[in-house]
Amino acid sequence: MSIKEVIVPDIGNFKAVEVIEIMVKPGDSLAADASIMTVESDKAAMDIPAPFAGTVKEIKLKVGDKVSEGSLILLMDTASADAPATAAPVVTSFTPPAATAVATVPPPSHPAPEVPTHIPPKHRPDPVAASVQVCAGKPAHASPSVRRFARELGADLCRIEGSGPHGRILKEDVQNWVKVALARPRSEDMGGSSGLAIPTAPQVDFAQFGEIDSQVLSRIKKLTGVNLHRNWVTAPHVTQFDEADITDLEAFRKSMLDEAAKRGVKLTLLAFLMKAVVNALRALPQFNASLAPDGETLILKKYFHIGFACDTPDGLVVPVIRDVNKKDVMDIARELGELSELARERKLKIDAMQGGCFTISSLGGIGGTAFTPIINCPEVAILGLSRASMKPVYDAKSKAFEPRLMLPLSLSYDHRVIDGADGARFTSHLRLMLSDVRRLLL
Ligand code: CAO
Repeated sequence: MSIKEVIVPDIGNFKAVEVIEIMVKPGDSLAADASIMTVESDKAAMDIPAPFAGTVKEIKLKVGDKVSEGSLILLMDTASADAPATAAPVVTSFTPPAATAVATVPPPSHPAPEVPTHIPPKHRPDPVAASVQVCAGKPAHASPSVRRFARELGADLCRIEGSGPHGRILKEDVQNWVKVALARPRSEDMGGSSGLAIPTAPQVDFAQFGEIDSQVLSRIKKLTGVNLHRNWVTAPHVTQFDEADITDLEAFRKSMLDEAAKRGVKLTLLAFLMKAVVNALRALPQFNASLAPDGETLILKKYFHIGFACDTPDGLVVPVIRDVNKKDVMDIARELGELSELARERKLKIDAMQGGCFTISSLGGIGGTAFTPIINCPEVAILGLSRASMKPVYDAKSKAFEPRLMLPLSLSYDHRVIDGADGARFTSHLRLMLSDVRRLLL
């Protein structure tokens, strides 16, 4: 047995703050960084994390006690403990002195909570967690851990009655509220709330059904996941499907392969698609645009930087080719090759992934007939390419079916900006461009 004292760490300028919740009891096994208690000043509530892993032996204070840096919290047996963690208090909620409105961001008149500057970034409050939560004239009192719990379940603290001291909302209150909300008929929810409360997926112990393995997601996958989710939820997507006849284009590309190879270039279909897309963006400028954050203004771009989704061992990245309108197909093909290589070697610089106007996601080299790509917001559209295949196409002139190489196009667009008719116009324009390679020169 190795008994260690756990004391209140540096909590910035706060002195004699009140203990409002103790989340552990003797005998509990704690991981390093687990929340052990919550303290609250008149400005902020803070979770105090365990500085190391171990088993709680004895708790040396109680709810209502006043503590400062150095106060003894508890004794911990660290005999089987892991390496120490960087213990720092997590400031996660802010209670204003008075309240009159419903607000989820700090109103200008209230200063943000004082966050001790030494707290490592991972412990700094996120903007929502550190916000004022004021509901119809009364602040919603809850400890950071309860706030976090409520957030994970998509529960709105403003709608929950607290049963704790001074009306404080307890974990059980959140659980009961969620139970009632789940049991309520859906129609009850239709009129009142406009909030998008997405319930978290239930936790499933997959090991009970068979052998499993766990893999931590790569940094790129985690970031991409957050962005894709946000884009999917915020932009109302519509996907327009079409097919372009690329028989002649493909014949031309093949005829140029040797010459391109002599110049050290792999002349891919994607390079031609980039040119065709720029042509379509010129014809329909609302596709080369972004919605301003107020959602009321469209920002039209006069430059043509095109991104392409690139599959790498770490996940998806989107390098951007600048000024595609000023480059010829050979230059674009060269740049596509160089940027893909850099992406796969993890050497792509941040500025090579910024400033895109429109993205192309090509799965043509892999397979599939169509898919619904997610818009790379704040862009307003993305073009998906699937595998081209030979199809019988009826020719009205010869009154016969001809074998033609058809390229499937899947255009997802943000319906707040693009009308359905323009979606169809865009793919029709692309079809026209791609069916006659000479048009790409114009
Ligand atoms: N139809 C039929 N064949 C196609 C094709 C298509 N639409 N597109 C490419 N091909 C062929 C190429 O001609 C090439 O054949 P050869 O090896 O015989 O010359 C082969 O498929 C491989 O092409 P490629 O992948 O080397 O080149 P590319 O320019 O088509 O693609 C890149 C480059 C970076 C887009 C691709 O490598 C990639 O990463 N694709 C995945 C993108 C992705 O994950 N998108 C999903 C994002 S979710 O929205």
